[in-house]
Amino acid sequence: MHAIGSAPDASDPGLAPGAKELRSALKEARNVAALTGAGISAESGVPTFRGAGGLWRNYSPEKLATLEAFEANPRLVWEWYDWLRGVMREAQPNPGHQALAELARRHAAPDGKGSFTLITQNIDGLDDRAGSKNIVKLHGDIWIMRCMGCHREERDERARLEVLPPRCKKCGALLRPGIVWFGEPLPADEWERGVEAAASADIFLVIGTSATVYPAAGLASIARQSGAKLAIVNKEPTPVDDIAEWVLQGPSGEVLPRLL
Ligand code: BV8
Ligand code: ZN
Repeated sequence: MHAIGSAPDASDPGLAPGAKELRSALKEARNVAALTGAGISAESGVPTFRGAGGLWRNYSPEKLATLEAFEANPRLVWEWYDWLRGVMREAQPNPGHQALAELARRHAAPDGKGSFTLITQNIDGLDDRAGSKNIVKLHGDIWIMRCMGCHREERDERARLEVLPPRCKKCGALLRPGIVWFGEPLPADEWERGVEAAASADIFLVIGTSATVYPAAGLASIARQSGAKLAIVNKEPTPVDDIAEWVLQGPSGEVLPRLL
């Protein structure tokens, strides 16, 4: 672990300690993967879960983001998601999302041997809008609607829905957001892709996540156990800092562009 407490870089004082070293390690690495959480979208104005402002009408998301809550009160849960969709529609990708899209472009090495996999816990779609490709969405996508009756899925990017709760125009059953609620399994194919990317990474970036939600947070240990060097980019300490090679404290919108 090099970064905690190391002196700022004299040649580039604006650089978080360790960023210079990580920047050159990223250039050398063949396979890079990044696990992102709500923190990377905070500078776009999307509230994080556990930070201030993460609560809404004195409900905590863990109480609203469950199938039980939805079945008990679909209208209330849809009021929460309709509000969140409005916030996410207004939000713009920030320099953190853009830096990851650029890192991926650089990593698609001409010899085709390099790889960059973006694995996100976020449901806001800001990485797609920043130009990132082949994103692993562990917790789904708020812009996908899924029918509770016929299970058909469709993309619906309207900022506000006219009728709450929305119903399937084919069978009339309730629509739910295409996201993973607490207590629900992650989509198997997305989880597999995440594990594969973590297990083959030379460098595994962990960005803007409190690393407290499983199994997503477990990808950091899978990467570490498979020989990856971990780099944490976060505003505050996380439970995976102690298995990391680099810990860069600061807002991801400022730290990530400095890694290019
Ligand atoms: C499952 C969609 C089983 C909904 C989400 C007890 C112990 C351990 C685990 C459990 C347990 N009890 C239950 C569990 C399992 C549970 C879990 O882990 N619970 C936690 C709370 C303890 N997990 C599940 O339920 C998962 N499913 O286990 O299924 C199963 C298996 C087979 C068959 C049946 C069942 C499902 C988890 C997915 C839940 N859905 N989201 C929605 O979004 O509304 S999770 C939710 O939390 C979001 O997706 C979010 O992404 C995720 C993690 O949060 P973070 O992204 O890390 O955000 P957070 O606010 O916590 O942190 C932000 C960080 O950024 C902070 O550190 C902050 O300092 C930093 N930051 C802020 N600003 C910035 C910044 N950093 C950099 N720059 C900045 N500017
Ligand atoms: Zn239907």
